[in-house]
Amino acid sequence: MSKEKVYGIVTAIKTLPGSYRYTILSGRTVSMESPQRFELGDALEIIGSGEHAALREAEHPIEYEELMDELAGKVDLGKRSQELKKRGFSRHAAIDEVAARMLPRLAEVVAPLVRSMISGSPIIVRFHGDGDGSTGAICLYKAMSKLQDELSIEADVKWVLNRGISYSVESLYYDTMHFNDYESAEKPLVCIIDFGTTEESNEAVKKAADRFNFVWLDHHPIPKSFTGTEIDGYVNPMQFKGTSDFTAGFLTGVFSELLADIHVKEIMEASLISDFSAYADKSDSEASRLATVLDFVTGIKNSTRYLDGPVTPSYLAKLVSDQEKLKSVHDYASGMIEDAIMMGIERSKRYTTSGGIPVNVIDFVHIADKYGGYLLPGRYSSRLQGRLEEISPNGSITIVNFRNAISIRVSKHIAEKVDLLNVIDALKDSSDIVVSGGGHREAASIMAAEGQSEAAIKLLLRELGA
Ligand SMILES: [Mn+2]
Repeated sequence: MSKEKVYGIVTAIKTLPGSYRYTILSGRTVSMESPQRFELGDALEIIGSGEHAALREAEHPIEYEELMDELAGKVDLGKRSQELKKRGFSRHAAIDEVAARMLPRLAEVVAPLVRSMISGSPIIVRFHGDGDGSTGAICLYKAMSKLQDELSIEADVKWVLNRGISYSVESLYYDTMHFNDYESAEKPLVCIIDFGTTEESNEAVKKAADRFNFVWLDHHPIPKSFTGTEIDGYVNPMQFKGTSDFTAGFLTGVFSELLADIHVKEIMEASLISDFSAYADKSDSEASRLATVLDFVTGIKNSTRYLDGPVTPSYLAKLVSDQEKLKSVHDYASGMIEDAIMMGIERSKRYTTSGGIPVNVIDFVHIADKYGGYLLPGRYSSRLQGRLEEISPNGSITIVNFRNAISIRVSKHIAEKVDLLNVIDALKDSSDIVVSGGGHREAASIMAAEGQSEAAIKLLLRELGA
C-alpha cells in the first residue's frame, strides 16, 4: 500500500441517502462515498485507499482550473482533427467534405464534454431509440470509456433511450430531477443524439438553455420556428451545407473519434444503412447486419423476451462485437421483418394521387396481432416504405395507422412537392378529427380523435389528392 499522500479538490457531490458521493480531482479523479459533509471546491486529503480510505480537509487550497487544464489538455483536439482529416471518414467524398467542414465546430463542442467528464459533473445522454440513434450511442459510449481509461477519470453518465422525437418538457423535468441530486463544478450536461429538431422542443430549450450545457447532435431538417440552434452545443450537418443523409449516428461517430481514438467505421456505416441515407452502402454485409440488429433491438417493446440484458449502450457495444450472438439475433430479426413486410404489402389498400404517386395504407393491427412485442408502428412504416420505394422508384407514400395514431412516410425526392407538414397543418385547422400532428416532411404522424382514425385517413388521402 502506498503511503504517498493524495490531495484533491471536490468537483462534484451527489447526495445519497445518509451520505454523499464525492468526485475528487487530483491528477486523476477518485470517486468516494462519505457521510461527512464537504463543499464544492474544498481541498481534501485522501487518507489510505480502498474500503478504508477516509477524507480530511487539506491545509492548502488547490486550484481547480490548473488541475482541469492539465487533464483536459491531454485531449489534443487539434492533433486529432488533423489525423481524422488525413484518415477520412467514409467511402464517400461528399460526406467526408461535410465532416471536414464540421470538425472545428465539433472540437468546440467536445471540449465542455471533456470537462464534464473529468469533473464528474452529471451527464445525461439521450439517444433516439432506433438504429441511427443507437449507433451514435455506441460510438459515444466507446469513446467515453476509452477516455476514462486513458485519463483515469470517472465520468457520471446516465444513458436514456429516447422514444419521442422532441426534447420535451417531460424529458426536461426528468433531467432536472436527476441533476437535483448533484452539485458540480461544471453545469450538468445533456447530450442529445438524433432527435429534438422540432418546434415541440422549444419550450424545454428555453427553460434549459441557461441551466445546462448541451451537446446536441442531430441531422433532421431545421424548421424555421425551431430555437434550439441558439444553443451553444447544437450541431447539425444542415448548418454545414450537408443534408439529413449525413446521419446522426455518423455525426456522433465523427464526434466520438475526436474524443478518443476508437474504431467504429462499421457502426458508422450501419447508421447510414439504418436511416436509408443516400450514402448507404447496402453491399457492405457486415454493416447491413449491424443495422438490422440495432433496428430490431431498439424496436422491441419487451426486450427481455428476446435479449439477455436491457438495451443500454454498454449492452449494445458488447452485442455488436459478439459475432455468434449477432448472427442469431440477425437471423431472428430479419425473418420476422420479412414476414411482417410481406403481410403489410399484401394487406395494404392502394391509392394513387392525382400526381401519380402510389399511396399504401395499412392498419397495423394485423401486424400487431402477430408481432405484438416487436415492430413499433412508426418504425414499421419506415421499413415498409423502404421496401415500397424499391417497387416504386418514382416515389411513394406510406400510411400506417395503429388505433388512433397514424404515421406517414414520404419518399425523399417527392417530399418537397407533397409538403406533408403543410398537409398536416391543414388537417389540424379544418377539423376536430385530427387532434395533433407533426414531424418532418419525410416522416410525420398525426393523432386522430378516439375512434376516428378511419375518418382521419380519409381526410388525409383527400388532402394528398388521392
Ligand atoms: Mn436519424
